[in-house]
Amino acid sequence: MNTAELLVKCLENEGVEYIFGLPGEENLDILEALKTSSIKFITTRHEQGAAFMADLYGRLTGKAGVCLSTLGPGATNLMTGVADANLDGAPLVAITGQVGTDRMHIESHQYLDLVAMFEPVTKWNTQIVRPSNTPEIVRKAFKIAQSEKPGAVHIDLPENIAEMTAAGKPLHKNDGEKTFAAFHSLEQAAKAISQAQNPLIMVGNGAIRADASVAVTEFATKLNIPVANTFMGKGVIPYTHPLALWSVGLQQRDHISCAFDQTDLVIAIGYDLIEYSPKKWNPLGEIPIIHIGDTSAEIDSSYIPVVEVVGDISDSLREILDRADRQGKPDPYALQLRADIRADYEEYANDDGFPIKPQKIIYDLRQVMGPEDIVISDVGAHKMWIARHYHCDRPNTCIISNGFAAMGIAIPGALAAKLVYPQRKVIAVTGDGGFMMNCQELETALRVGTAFVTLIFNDGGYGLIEWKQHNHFGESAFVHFSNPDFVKFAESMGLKGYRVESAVDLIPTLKTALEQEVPSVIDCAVDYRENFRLTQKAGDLSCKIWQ
Ligand SMILES: Cc1ncc(C[n+]2csc(CCOP(=O)(O)OP(=O)(O)O)c2C)c(N)n1
Ligand SMILES: [Mg+2]
Repeated sequence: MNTAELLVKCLENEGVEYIFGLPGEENLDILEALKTSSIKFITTRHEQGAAFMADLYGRLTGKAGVCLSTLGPGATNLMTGVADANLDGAPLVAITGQVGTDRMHIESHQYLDLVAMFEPVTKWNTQIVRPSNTPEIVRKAFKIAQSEKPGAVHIDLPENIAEMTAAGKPLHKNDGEKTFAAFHSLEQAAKAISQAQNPLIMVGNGAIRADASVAVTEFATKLNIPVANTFMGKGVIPYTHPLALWSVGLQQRDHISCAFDQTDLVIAIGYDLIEYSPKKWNPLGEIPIIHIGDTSAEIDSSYIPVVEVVGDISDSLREILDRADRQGKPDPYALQLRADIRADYEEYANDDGFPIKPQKIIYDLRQVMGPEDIVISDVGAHKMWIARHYHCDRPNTCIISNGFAAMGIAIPGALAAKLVYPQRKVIAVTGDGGFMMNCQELETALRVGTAFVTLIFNDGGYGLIEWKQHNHFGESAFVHFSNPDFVKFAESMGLKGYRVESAVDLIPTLKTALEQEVPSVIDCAVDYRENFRLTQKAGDLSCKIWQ
C-alpha cells in the first residue's frame, strides 16, 4: 500500500461517498487509488465547480464534502469554493496534489506553498510529509471540518510522499459528545425573556446545522414570540406559521426593520454575525441580546449579549421554556407586520408585465416547488429577491451563500443537491453573470445524470452592482454585457433550453423543464427597474403601527 491508497482507505472510513475534482499530474496516485474504491469520483470542468459541489454537499448533509485538485493553478482555482464553505459554515475537506518534497526549496514548475495559501481560507490545514501520519491527519481533518462551527480544511499531498509505501489503518471515529448550557445562563435567559415586552427571535444557519427547527418552533409558539430568519436560516420555522416574520438581511430598511426598531430583546438563535451584520439592526448597540448557540458569540460592538447560552440549541430552548413565564396572545405588532410583509409578497402574483418582475418570478417559482424541493441561489440582485420573497417550509430547502457570497455557486451547488436528494426537484436560480462563471458544470451534470433546472434572471448585466451604483452615485458604469443565446447554448450541450416570452409562460415552462430527464436551462428576462422601486419604497417606509 502507498500513501495515496492509505489516504483513500481513510476517506472511505469517514463515509465519503463522492470526491469532486479535476485530475493533474501531481494527484495521479490518488486517482489510481480511487479506481478500486467505493468512493465515486466526479470529474468536473473547473476546480471551482468541484469545491462548490463539496461545499453544498457539506451544507446539506453536515458531512464534509471532499474536493480534489492538482497543485498550482488547480489549487488556486479550487480556493474560491473552499473559502465559500469556510465562511458559510459548511464542512469541506480539500485535497491538493503537490510537487515532491525534493523540489520545494527551489523555484520549480507550478510550485506554490499551498499550506500557506489555504491557511486563511480554512479552519486547519497541513501537508502529509510522513506516510504513517495519514490516518491521524485525515481523522483530524474531518473532526475539525464537521465540528461546530463547521468549515473547510485542507490536506496537501506531495507526489513523492503519495507513492511511498505506507503502513497504518484508519482511526476510529469519535466526534465528541454534545455539550449543554450552564444552569445560570438558562436561568438568566428565562428571566430576561419573562420580563421583555416585545421580544423578537432571530434565527440563523446555526439552528439548521443543529437540527433545532422543531425546538425553535415550539419555543416561539409557546412563548408567543415572533421569529425573523436570516437568509441562511430559511425554513427553521415554517413560513406559514402565524409568528413567522420571514427573512431579514437586506442592506436597506424593509418592513422587518420595524420589528427591530420596536423590540426590547433580541433572542438570537444559531445566528452568526457573518450572515447579517448586527451594525445593520442594532447600530447603536442598545438592543439587549440573548445569544443561544452551540458556540459563544463573536465580538462586535453592536452584539454584546446580556447572556450567552452556549450548548446544544434544542436542549437550551427546552430548558429556557421550562423556566420562562410569558402569558398572552401573539403581539398585535407582529401580526400587523406579518400582514404587511405578506401583502407585499402577494402584490405581483398576477402581474403580466414583461420583462417579468422579480417578485412575480419568485412567486411563480414557489408555486411549482413542493415543501421538500430545493432552490439554490446564486449571488446578485436575484438573490436579494429570493431572500425577500422565497419562503420555506423546511430547513435547507433554499440555499443562499451569505457568508462568502461567491457568484457561480448555484449550478455546481444544484448538482450536489441533486446527488444528495435525487427524488427532489432542484432549481438553480442565477443571474446571467453568475451563470457564465460556472455554466460548464452543466456538462458535468448531464454526464452524472443530475437533471436539475437552471433559471437565469437575464438583465444583460451585473444587476446588483448596477443597483448599488444607482443608490450611491445616481448612475451606473461598467456593468453591462451581452449574452449568448442561452437556449442554443443549452441545446449545443445536449441539454434542454427554454425561453420565457411572457409572464404567463413561466409556470408552464418551469413545469416542463422539471419533467426533463436531462438538465435544462430557462432564459427569463427580468425587469430590474423593480430594484430601484424597492429602494424608493424602503426610503418611504414608516413603521406605521407604532405611530
Ligand atoms: C465571484 C464574485 N465576483 C464578484 C462578486 C461581486 N458581485 C456581487 S453580485 C454581482 C453581480 C451579479 O450579476 P448577475 O450574476 O448577472 O446577477 P444579477 O445581479 O444581475 O441578478 C457581483 C459582480 C461576487 N459576489 N462574487
Ligand atoms: Mg445579471
